[in-house]
Amino acid sequence: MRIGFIDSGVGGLSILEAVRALVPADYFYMMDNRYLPYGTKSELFIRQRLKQLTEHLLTHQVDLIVIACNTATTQAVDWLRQQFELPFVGVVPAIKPAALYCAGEKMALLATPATVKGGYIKKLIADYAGNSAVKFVGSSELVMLAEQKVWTGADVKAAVAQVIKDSGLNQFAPKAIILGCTHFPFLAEEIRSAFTQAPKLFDTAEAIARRVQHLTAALTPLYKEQSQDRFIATEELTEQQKERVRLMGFGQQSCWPD
Ligand code: DGN
Repeated sequence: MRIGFIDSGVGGLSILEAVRALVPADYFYMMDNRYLPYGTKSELFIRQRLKQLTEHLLTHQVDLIVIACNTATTQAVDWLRQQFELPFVGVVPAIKPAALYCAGEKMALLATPATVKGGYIKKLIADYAGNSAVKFVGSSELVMLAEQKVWTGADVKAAVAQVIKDSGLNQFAPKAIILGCTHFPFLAEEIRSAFTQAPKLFDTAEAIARRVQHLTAALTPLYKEQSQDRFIATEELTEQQKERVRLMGFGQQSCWPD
């Protein structure tokens, strides 16, 4: 079984970790670092780009693709399903469980600017948020801070606290925060510690893992032999990044286009 992942950066790795723990498969992680971050790109651009990345993953004979990015999911997953036959799994912010937990108290959605602006999210909030007041915060800065932390191990606590403060979230004091961007679980500790009273954080990694498990159980793999997990970047990685990728358990790395 071969499972492809797509994100513009390292965010999708937060989903991959959860899926890997549940589903034995060969993983192909496609990181579109050439166009990081997606949160500032147009819908048309994201759709065309995701189509190209999917075509490339298909040359590796993947059986299923996880669009491990909320921004790309909200803008492109339905469209991609019309263009290709293989199954796509998208990621959707965990609004429903957060609303259940909040039971009418305040909650916040922390995502990219593109995700918080999308009609799709507004609909999910209208359908599932119940009586809770919801504050939307769109931040590409947090995406870049997560990148920095994952690649260099840098201490980004103060920078994250500043973004939270500037967004007005401290004053709003939500009972829960929905992490609506796959990069943000990497900043969970920093986000919690930016509050005097830490809100509960909700992400979707485990729900996605269960969904992938369910779908793959019904698939006949295109490729039966086992291979090593592969990390594909669209912009050359530095030596330090390549070393990190090896430590993450990817036996193969490549750059596309070469
Ligand atoms: N990880 C992406 C998301 O979940 O929206 C954001 C990355 C980006 O390109 N902005």
